[in-house]
Amino acid sequence: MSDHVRIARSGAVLHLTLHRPEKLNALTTEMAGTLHAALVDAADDDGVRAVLLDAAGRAFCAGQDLSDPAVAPGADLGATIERAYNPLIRAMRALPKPIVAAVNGIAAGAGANLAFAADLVLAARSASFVEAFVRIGLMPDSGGTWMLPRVLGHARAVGVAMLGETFDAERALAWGALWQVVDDEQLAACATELVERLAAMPTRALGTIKRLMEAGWSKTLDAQLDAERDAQRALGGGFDFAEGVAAFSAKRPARFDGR
Ligand code: LHQ
Repeated sequence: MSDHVRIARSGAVLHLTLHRPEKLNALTTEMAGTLHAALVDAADDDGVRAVLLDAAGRAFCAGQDLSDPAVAPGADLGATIERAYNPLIRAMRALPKPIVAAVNGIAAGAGANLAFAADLVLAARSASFVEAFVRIGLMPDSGGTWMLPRVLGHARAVGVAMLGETFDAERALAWGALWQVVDDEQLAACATELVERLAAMPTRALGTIKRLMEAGWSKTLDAQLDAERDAQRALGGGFDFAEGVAAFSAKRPARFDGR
């Protein structure tokens, strides 16, 4: 368990904060492991219905800690990725609950792709992103080569990966990589409001939206229609559907409980 990740619970929200501000929250394998463990626990905890990932200080995350001997030139980088990054990104994408990332400053390398692995990404107006890998002779990892073409489109994904240029939050928003850009001083409040709103929504439906939206990328329309039928059938038997319809009929707000 890393001291550089702060974990807190507020109602149904799990709050994960990267907390190594003096190193721009550069990730150690311990930090990645702590994030992973928290997400694995959250997957099985019915009390957690949404996750907020944010960061302390002036940066969101500067990517892998380059001072770690495990990633020194000549070391087996694949081993670090296999041990730390791949499990983390897989856990984020597999979590059947929404993850909000609040990007407060620079998000570089694996730090950028960590943000893009969230479901809804909020960024402060002064935040920025850089697929910094190529600057040190590497290529995007942490799901970047899979996520970036889908999020940004092929041409932009290749551009940001090959050129390694910093792009700001407004550009990321225009390119479709973000949900919202907000004034810097509003970031924490907006992220909290959004994640609390998600935590009060029909959690199984949100988890199913996440799973099917992603599954659809590698399926035919025919197969996806079948998947939608099966998913809707499962949701139709749940409490939240009954509650949603009852609330609609009674003209009152629904009180979803995630079942
Ligand atoms: C850092 C870091 C950092 C350590 C800032 N490490 N200390 C996964 C696994 C296996 C193999 C390799 O790859 C990966 C995934 C990756 O993420 S690879 C990409 C790694 N990240 C980068 O290449 C980005 C490196 N950082 C930067 O380019 C700059 O720091 C940025 C552009 C993020 C910010 O620049 P500045 O605002 O000018 O800040 P700074 O450079 O002065 O940094 C402040 C401090 O943070 C400084 O420490 P110091 O003790 O001198 O004050 C930096 O050394 C430290 N820091 N990034 N990744």
